[in-house]
Amino acid sequence: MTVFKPASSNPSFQNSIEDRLQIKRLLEPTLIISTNAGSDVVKGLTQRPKTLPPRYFYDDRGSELFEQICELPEYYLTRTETKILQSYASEIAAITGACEIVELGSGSSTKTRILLDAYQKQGLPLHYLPIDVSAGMLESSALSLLADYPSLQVYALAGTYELALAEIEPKQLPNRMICFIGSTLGNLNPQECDVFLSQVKAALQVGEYFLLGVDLQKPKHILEAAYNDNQGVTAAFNLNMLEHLNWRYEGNFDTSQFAHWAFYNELEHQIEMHLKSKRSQTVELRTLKLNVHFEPGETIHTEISRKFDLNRIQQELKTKGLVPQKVWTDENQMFGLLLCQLQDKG
Ligand code: AVI
Repeated sequence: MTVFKPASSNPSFQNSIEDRLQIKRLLEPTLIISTNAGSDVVKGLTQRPKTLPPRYFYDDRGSELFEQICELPEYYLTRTETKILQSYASEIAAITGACEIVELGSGSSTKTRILLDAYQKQGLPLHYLPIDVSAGMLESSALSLLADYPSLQVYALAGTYELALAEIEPKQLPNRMICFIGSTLGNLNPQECDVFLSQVKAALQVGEYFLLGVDLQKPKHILEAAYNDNQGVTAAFNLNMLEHLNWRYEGNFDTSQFAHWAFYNELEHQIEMHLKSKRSQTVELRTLKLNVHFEPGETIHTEISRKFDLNRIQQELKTKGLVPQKVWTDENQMFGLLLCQLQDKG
């Protein structure tokens, strides 16, 4: 594990932030994705139906496209969760009191500012522990936050959620709150979700908090529009996974020969994203010594995005000892924000 201090060309700025920023790399970024050297890709592309792990969405271009998705008129999720946070952040701060804010998949930390503002207004100390696979993203967003919040301390962890939750430092404030917002929980299947919630539970002490944002079930046309936007940004995000594989594993996917396909599976309550082959074609991934044949219309399943029922998710959290203390939604019940407290470790 390596710890590094950020680079800055301004010496006075550097001194002030050096004391307030620590970034630990739990794993080199290249290893994060290639610990199994692409065996997940080989496995996914040699089974039927074909699949690819959603983590391959997030190279630099994919992360940029995801930021653009969050701004789309059809993609109501980010806007709606932001509004809920704006309305209730001061209540969250009042409930938790002095509290370290741990954020899983912090990305650009935009929504974090709403929480930091609320804690600052109540005169509470600001300790922020962002966790993300991208050390570059952690550094740039931390530097921007540190410039805007003079009393903020940042202890960033670059690594997977699993590693970071297991490695988290003993806390310096009375309480801790793990935040998992943006409905990223929906990208985990039920088994992965169960494992993830156990990891959250293991990282918390009794009395500590878990703040969860989830997208709720709603009419199909609203959901399908959110994943089939008019500007084609979601399509570009989906297709970019193939470009990422081309770069990472010396592949020759021709993205013009695949189409984005997203629909709402009402039985499973999930959006499913696929890439559909437009013709018969064979693709090579040289580094993986893999040739993959596609029939016309054959698909690769790239993502699920589960949509939750507020009562059921509360029950599930309770069975993990994570007891919802407050549940907030927007006026149209599109999105839910749950503040849970760990009540038993058993
Ligand atoms: C990151 N995650 C919550 C997004 C979602 O809505 O499931 C990823 C995404 N996929 C397509 N659009 C956005």
